[in-house]
Amino acid sequence: MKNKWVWGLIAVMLVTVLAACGKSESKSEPASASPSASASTANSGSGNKKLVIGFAQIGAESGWRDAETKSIKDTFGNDPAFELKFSDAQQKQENQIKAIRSFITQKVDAIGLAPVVETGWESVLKEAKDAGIPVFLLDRGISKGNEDLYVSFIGSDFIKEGQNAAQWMIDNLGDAPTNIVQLEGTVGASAANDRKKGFEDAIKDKANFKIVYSQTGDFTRAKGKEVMEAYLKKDKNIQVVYAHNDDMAMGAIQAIEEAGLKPGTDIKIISIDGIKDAFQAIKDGKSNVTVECNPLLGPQLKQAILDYKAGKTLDKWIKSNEDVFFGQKAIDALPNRSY
Ligand code: GZL
Repeated sequence: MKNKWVWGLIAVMLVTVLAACGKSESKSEPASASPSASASTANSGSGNKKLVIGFAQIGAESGWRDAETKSIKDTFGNDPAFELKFSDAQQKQENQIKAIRSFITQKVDAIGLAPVVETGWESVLKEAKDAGIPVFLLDRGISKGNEDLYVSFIGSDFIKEGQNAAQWMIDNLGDAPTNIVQLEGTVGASAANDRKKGFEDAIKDKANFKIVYSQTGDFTRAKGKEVMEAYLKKDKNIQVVYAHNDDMAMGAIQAIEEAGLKPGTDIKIISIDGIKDAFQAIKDGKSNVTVECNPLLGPQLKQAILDYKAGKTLDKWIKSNEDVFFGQKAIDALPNRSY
């Protein structure tokens, strides 16, 4: 009888020890955790080494940003040859820098970065370069003179987007006296700086177009509404709102309606991104034009990484193809918009 007890005890101890060993191998570490040395060569089980990609995203400030995040997660998440480590910086550069340092420690195979602002990247990108990890910029750039710190910038021509926004106004409002409120994107962001430059350069010789107020709405709906509300309390003699993204324009539309004015008629609405809500607003007569800025950059990022790993030379700027939507063209396109 005693023997049975002893054997039973040994069996229980054996099962417990084996179960404990099995658990430590299946533990998966989040991007920001301190890594194990082998993290960068995750095995796809078929013997081939996965490419481990670290992506430092800005946050979730707009519909555009959400569409870009979905594109990245879908692209890498559905490909067994890749493992994606994704971090959301909640709009803070220091969180993006921390994430990049974590990716370097984990010895990832490549780093993707959507830089929230243009400046302050030199030292952390030099650390990535010294670690032999290629960096790809997505959708926003960094200040000039740092081209050696990244392989390619994959994104739009923001100056052209600003010019396209102004061109609609020039083509449709002619030489009528026009007071403009400009809702700017995040302070210091390349998308904001260049959309401002493109728009203002395009109208600098047109005396009838006057920017009477320019203020950041930080690319968010809430802030765009807040800034517009405050301005309308001071002055309703505004003919155009130019918003650096559709989300701020949607916020401004709400503020204009609440002030008893008709957006799209009393005050023309011009914005950039091409999210579905902007197309719907044009259909509803509440907005006038949206300049497309492609957020579906996941496939281009994946291709750039594969090309780089295959030893190909990549363009320093991989441009997105984009269009301008207004009137019937915007209404016809609405059903097919994917974000
Ligand atoms: C543009 C991107 C901008 C979008 C905004 O490439 O960086 O940031 O226009 C987003 O909607 O917040």
